[in-house]
Formats: sequence, structure tokens, C-alpha cells
Amino acid sequence: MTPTPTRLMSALGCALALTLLPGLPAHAQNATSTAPAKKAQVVILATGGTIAGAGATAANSATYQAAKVPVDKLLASVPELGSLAQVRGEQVFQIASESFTNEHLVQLAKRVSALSKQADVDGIVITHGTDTLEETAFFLNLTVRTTKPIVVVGSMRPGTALSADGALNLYNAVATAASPTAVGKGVLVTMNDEINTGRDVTKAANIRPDAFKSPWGALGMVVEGQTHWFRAPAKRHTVNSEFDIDQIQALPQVDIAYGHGNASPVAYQALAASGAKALIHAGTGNGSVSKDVVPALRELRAKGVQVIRSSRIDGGGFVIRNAEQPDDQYDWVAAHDLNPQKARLLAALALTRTQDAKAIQRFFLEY
Ligand code: DAS
Repeated sequence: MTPTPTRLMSALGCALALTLLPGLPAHAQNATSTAPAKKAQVVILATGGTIAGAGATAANSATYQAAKVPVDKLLASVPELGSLAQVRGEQVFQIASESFTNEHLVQLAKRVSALSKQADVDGIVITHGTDTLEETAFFLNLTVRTTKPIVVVGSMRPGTALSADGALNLYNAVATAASPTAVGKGVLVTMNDEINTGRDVTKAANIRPDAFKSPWGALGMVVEGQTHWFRAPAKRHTVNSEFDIDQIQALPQVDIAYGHGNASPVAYQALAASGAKALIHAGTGNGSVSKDVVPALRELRAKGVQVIRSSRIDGGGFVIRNAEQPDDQYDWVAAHDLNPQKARLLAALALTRTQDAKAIQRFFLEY
């Protein structure tokens, strides 16, 4: 096979990386300036979603059934993956991601952790619905102790639609998972040509291909199978995390209640009564709490329920401690820049290690 410029570049790139980045994965270590680089071995774990969806006609870009196409058909629909890596697929679930549960998250994370320990795995891609993709990516970022690339990917249109985005998103995800440059960067999300960190990225639109945004910016881009990086993650993740999915069997119940005008404490009280060990307040503005809700939250805190102030404003900054509510006095936690759905996961993991609000606050500042 005549080496194409890309293949030469990737062989040279690997050779260059070999001198610059010791401890590279096997497929990169064997690369020399003459021998073609050994292809990375990438496992694709399929969970469902729109990327496995199907619509009645090509014009159905927004009305379709998610979680229909099995992983072998998904991989067969993008034969170009074979030029990037040795790819094999596993069907872990076949569900729309709005139906993900804590049990799904724990089971998936344990499978990812087990695969990451295998010598014949250099990178892992998870195909996933977009609705809760950011939650799964964040959870894996917190709990899977590996430097190997883990990339979560979805699509905003089913593969049957005109201008479907799934095939290129999947191609970009495999290119990233196979790239030595992605080693040690934590869990990544490749959507719409961008590479975002699983910690920051959020779904910011409901039916557009450019739906995924990070408040603090993307890490880079994937263009024609090549990764281009412009920043690195700033918070603790994967091998630098205190959480280890191999030591976790279940997550404590943590629920979210939305702040709004004319607010009442009923939702918070009902969630606590149903067993919530922590409540995430998706507050207005800087995570503010209505004066009609504060007494109930203080009462629940006194009974041992953790209170964590996040904000319904997505991506505009971060919740500051002791602003309009005296968190020190109330023994509450500020969620920093994490949105409510991500705060729920970090709070649940924190509760597997401590019941102390000050210790929980440290987790929110460092992860
Ligand atoms: N229902 C959505 C989900 O599974 C479809 C999608 O966007 O992937 O998240």
C-alpha cells in the first residue's frame, strides 16, 4: 500500500512523539521513521442514542427512533474507521440516554475500567445518546483510573437523515482515541469537529449539530483524522482522581430541584423524604435561594441532608460561596462552575467518601 501523506505524517508524527513523549502506548512505541506505525487497538462500546437512531425518511432529522442500530451495523456504516485503528465493538446497552440510571453509569464505568487495563486496548470510544452524554463523560472522568484515551460520542441527527453527523463524529472519536496526543487528557467528547473535556462540556441546544459547548472553551479539534490541541484540562481527573469505580458498587441518591419565581419548599422536602442524601439546588443567578425555601433547606441540613447550590444559568461563570446565602453559617456547599446535572454526580461520589460539607466543598473546587 503506497503510504499516503497522512499515513507518512502519522508515522513520522508517532516517531517524533516517541522522542518527545516517553511512556507512549504500544502502538506508538513501535513507530520508527521507516516502519509503518502499528495501528492502535480501539474498542467501541455502544449504548444507544441518536447515533444508533433511524428515521422514517431522509428528511426526518429531528423525528426518529433512538437506539435502533446495533454496534456491528454502526461500525460497518463507517468503513473508514479501519484506516485509523484496529476497531472492535461491544453492545453494552441499547437505550435512549434520557433513560440512563445510576446503575447504567456504574456498569458502563466498570466495563471501561476493565478494558483500560487490557494490553490489547489502546483507546476506548463510547457511543451514547446526547441527552445525558455530558453526565456519563463527567462520571467516567472522575472514576476511571487510566491515562488511555476515553472518548464519548453521539450525534444530533440519525444516520438515515440528510447531513447526518454521526459518521464523522464517530470517525473523529476513533481518530482521537487512537492518537497518542490524547493520552492523559482525561475523558473527551468529540462532537461537530471539536474535542471537549467531559468535565466542562454540556448539551446547549436541542436539535442542532453544534449543540455541545464548554463554558471555558474546547480543548481542540479533529480535522481529517488529525487532532489539534489548544488547551489542556485544569481540574483533577482519571489517574489523579480520589474516586475509583473499581471500589464503588452503587451511588447514593442525590436529586435536583429547580429554583424559580414563586418557589416553594415542597419539592426539596419530598425529595428528601424519598431518600435523597443530598439536594442540588438549580438556583437562579448565583445559585440564590428564595427566602420561602431557605428555612426548609436549613431544616433538612440539620437532619443530615447535604445542600449544594448550583445555578440554572448554564456556563456563565461559577457559584460563589457566601454571596447572598451564608454558606459557612448554613453549612451548605457551593457547586463552583458545575451545572446541576454534573453537581449531582460529584455529590454522589463525594458521599461515598465523606458526610462532611467542608470536605465535599473541597471536591467541588478540585474536580
Ligand atoms: N433521546 C436522545 C438520547 O438518547 C437522542 C440523542 O440525542 O442521542 O440522548
